[in-house]
Amino acid sequence: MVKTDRSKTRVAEIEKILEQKPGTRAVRDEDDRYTVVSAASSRTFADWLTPVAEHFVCHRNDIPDADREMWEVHVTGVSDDERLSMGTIRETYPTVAVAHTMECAGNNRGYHDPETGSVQWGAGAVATAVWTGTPVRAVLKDCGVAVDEASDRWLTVIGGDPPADDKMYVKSIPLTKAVDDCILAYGMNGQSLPPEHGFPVRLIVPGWYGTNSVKWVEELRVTDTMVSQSTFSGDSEDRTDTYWQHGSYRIHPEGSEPDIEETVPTVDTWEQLVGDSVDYPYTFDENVMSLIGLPDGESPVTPEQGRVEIRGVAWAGDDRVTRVEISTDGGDSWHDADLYGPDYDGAWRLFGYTWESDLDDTDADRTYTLLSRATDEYDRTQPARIAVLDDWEEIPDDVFPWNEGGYAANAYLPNGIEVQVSPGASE
Ligand SMILES: Nc1nc2c(c(=O)[nH]1)N[C@H]1C(S)=C(S)[C@@H](COP(=O)(O)O)O[C@H]1N2
Ligand SMILES: [Mo]
Repeated sequence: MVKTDRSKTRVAEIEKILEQKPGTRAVRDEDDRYTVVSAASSRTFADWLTPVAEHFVCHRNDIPDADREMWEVHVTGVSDDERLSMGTIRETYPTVAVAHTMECAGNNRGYHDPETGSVQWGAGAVATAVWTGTPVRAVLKDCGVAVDEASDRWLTVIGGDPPADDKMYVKSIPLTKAVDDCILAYGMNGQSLPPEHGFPVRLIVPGWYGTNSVKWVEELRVTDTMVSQSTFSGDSEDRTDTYWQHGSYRIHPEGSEPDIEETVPTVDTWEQLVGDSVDYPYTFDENVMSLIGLPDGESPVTPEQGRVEIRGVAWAGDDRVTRVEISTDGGDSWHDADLYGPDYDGAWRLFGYTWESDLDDTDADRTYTLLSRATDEYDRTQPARIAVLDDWEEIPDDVFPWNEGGYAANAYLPNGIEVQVSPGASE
């Protein structure tokens, strides 16, 4: 019965979000447990800044009914516990802005074959916004945290969304990342933070998978390890506050249950995956990825003087994108694209490529498959496809391992754009 009520709230919530965000569309999981909307069109990926109206939304609990005047962020695990009002957060500390490409760890999940559980979206769960707020560093320093001796410690962040199934939304990030570039955001693209994006205040973890950017932040707790059952000592035994950190959002084969680790030797998701430092990676920083935004594949294109402009975005979490290549023949040949536009850590870059089409030789429509693939500063290139692997010890270069949660996939073939090219009127 409770479930029926919850999914009714879900439906109403999604409907309201769709009304306010005409650039998105609903995507549901099998139990209708999540409120999610993804970008409606791949044209979103032809622009650097994603309007709020096109920015995807993802969370599983109901949106808390927050009152900005009453909301407090508790800072604990420090010498001077604090309760900060929104007024204090906004006025006492410096105001900064960060650009962040928010990518759901489950982006591209819909391309897993066989199908995984949960929300089956394609590549529409990624967006770039400019977030305004207060540096986490300033707040923690004020609360007595030795911010320059942060290594080996963690910041555990607790969401104020009412938990379903006793699973509070709790995530831990290394304290070094928290004091480096994370912010407590209360503005998005120059507007007040909308309720579905975390009003009145959320964490932004630049360049890391969306799951780390806790919305509706209620508590910041400085801890010695990632969240564990003992982080909440005093709370009842059967709480499952570790689930979103350690159970979910881990990259693992079917049927395995990842251990609760205290810490990880590297927060680079790709390095965790291909190295042997941790059995089943946590989804921290985003893997190298790219998407074509134009042509969008929805309508035919006509070359102008034999040329078609291809445009898109490429990102690599908190690493740099160094190269983007384009194929117009389904992957047989590749050509370097130009990287241009804003260049901020944690946000995507624009790329462009002028395709000299061979259409002058024909007067019939032809269909082409356009692909993009990006490479990061460590020379890691997007793999071609997602495939089930028997042996995770040796991951082939062109494969991203199918994993039970459908996380962190960055293969380029599933994101190919089929475009119909019509010859222009002869000049
Ligand atoms: N409190 C809370 N924060 C949350 C979530 C949640 O369920 N509860 N979902 C996370 C996930 S999985 C993603 S992808 C991002 C999405 O942020 P957005 O909805 O602003 O795009 O929020 C993250 N923050
Ligand atoms: Mo997500």
